[in-house]
Amino acid sequence: MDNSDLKIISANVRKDIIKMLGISGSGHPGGSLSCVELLVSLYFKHMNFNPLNSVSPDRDYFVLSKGHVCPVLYAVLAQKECIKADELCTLRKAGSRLQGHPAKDKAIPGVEVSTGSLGYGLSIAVGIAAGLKCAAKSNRVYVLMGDGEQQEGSVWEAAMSASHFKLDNLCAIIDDNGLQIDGATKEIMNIAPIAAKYAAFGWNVIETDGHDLAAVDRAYSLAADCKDKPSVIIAKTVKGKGVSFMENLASWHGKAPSKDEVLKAIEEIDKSIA
Ligand SMILES: Cc1ncc(C[n+]2csc(CCOP(=O)(O)OP(=O)(O)O)c2C)c(N)n1
Ligand SMILES: [Mg+2]
Repeated sequence: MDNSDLKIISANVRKDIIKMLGISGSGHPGGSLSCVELLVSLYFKHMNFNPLNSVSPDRDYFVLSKGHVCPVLYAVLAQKECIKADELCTLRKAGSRLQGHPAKDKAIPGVEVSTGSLGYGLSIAVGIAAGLKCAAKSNRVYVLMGDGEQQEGSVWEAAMSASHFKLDNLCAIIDDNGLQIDGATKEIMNIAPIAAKYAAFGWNVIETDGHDLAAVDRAYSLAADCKDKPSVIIAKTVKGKGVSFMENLASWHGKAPSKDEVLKAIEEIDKSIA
């Protein structure tokens, strides 16, 4: 699959995110839209994930540590045909499998872990990766975190363990959109210099543009080639990417678009691939 195909899939994922949130009337658009290319490249190019056998013992694992952006995961899993398109319309409805944070007990193919409380995904991914190493298996483990999430102390305990145990089967991805729930990360609790911090914790650090599919592709390949160290991809992104009136605004962190805004956003996304 080449980058022009991935660009179209990314646009379809963005449209699904907008439609799902518009129908549900609640959810998190900003941080869902910022990591679309990161997930599309992973699921369509890099991860060993068979939608027809999502619990295969040979699969690679994906942990969505920033669980509030599950609309992007549901939309990508719909593109992989793990979730039917009409089920996406049930986001956040009572009785739906697609709750506002991913829940493992809903048996959605591809949802490996229940998340939502920030700061735990890296620890879970370290556990999975260490277990795979002990079993001498070559599966890889990917975990997506937010930039604001780096403020959680537990992230750094996990980071220390990952390098101590030489977990080169682990790849963390930071969706570095510069914003958290109510403002700029650097003003609320500065996480910089994040690359130097991970390097000091013994990680292989890869910095990339998180929307350039060729650059993201290279970053995942570099991570897979690294031996004896865990890798972190620090991806510079734009919160709300692809919808002009949402871009770079913390106010779109956790707010659903109105009917008119849904139509406007979809028109814009369609134009981006015309
Ligand atoms: C432990 C914990 N504290 C607070 C929250 C509430 N919360 C949800 S999203 C969010 C901001 C996250 O910012 P960031 O990690 O940068 O995510 P993104 O910008 O990608 O949405 C917060 C504070 C939470 N889910 N978990
Ligand atoms: Mg952020």
